[in-house]
Amino acid sequence: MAKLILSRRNFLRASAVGASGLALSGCEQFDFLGQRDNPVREMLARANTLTYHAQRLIAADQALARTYAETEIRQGQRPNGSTDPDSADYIALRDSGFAGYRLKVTGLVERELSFSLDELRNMPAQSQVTRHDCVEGWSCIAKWTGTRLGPVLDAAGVKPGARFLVYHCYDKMGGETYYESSDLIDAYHPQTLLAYGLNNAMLPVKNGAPIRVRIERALGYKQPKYVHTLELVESFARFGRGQGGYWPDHGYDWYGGI
Ligand SMILES: Nc1nc2c(c(=O)[nH]1)N[C@H]1C(S)=C(S)[C@@H](COP(=O)(O)O)O[C@H]1N2
Ligand SMILES: [Mo]
Repeated sequence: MAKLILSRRNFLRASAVGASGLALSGCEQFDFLGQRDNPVREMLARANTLTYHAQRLIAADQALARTYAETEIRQGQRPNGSTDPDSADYIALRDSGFAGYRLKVTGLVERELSFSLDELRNMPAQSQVTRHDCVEGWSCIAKWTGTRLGPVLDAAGVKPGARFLVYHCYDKMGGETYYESSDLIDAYHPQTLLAYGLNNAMLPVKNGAPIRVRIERALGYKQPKYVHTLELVESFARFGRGQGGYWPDHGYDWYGGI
């Protein structure tokens, strides 16, 4: 097994170096892929010859966020930011019990897809109890239930030029639409969910109904609520103010890792 991992690493190193012309100083650097601002992580995320199969191998290597027992849930998930979007299209959906909701997958994909809530709920479900950390200085342990994002992207077929996933939301903050983005390593992370359940109940409006994304190794503002579209892109420069998310546009770190 060690030999197999080494050969995968050599393969990754070869493709990353081939793509960028940068030299890596050694395989041991892959042990630090989870660290923010790590140049190897950054380069791997950007190396556009890296196949998506290889991306998933990296994701499988990546550390998991800590999980908790359900008995450690002390309170409901504290709502923060938008808690009741007031756009006409969201209100219409909400008032129909989200019957007409579709999650769209667009951008650099082989085929554009859209999923109803029932379709998402019928995909393999996963639950995890994790801690949400908001930069405002509070945390909540909560149980999230949903389906993994990775297989949804696979269904659409991610094109080789895609480097980031942009998460488009229904709500606005001070006139600017909320959005977020991640690299594909985080998108394919085994704990990254399209969540429709919270603490054994349906995800309520205040916490992002009908679908919010959980990227468990990132801060609270990287957990977009009210998501309607997943857009695969080569660059997020054309969205918002170009920094990859509503809060990054307002000065927060793009990666926002914990
Ligand atoms: N669409 C959208 N997503 C969002 C926000 C928001 O205002 N709008 N706020 C973010 C912030 S700062 C936090 S801490 C969490 C809050 O999630 P919660 O309301 O479920 O606790 O959502 C994040 N995702
Ligand atoms: Mo937050």
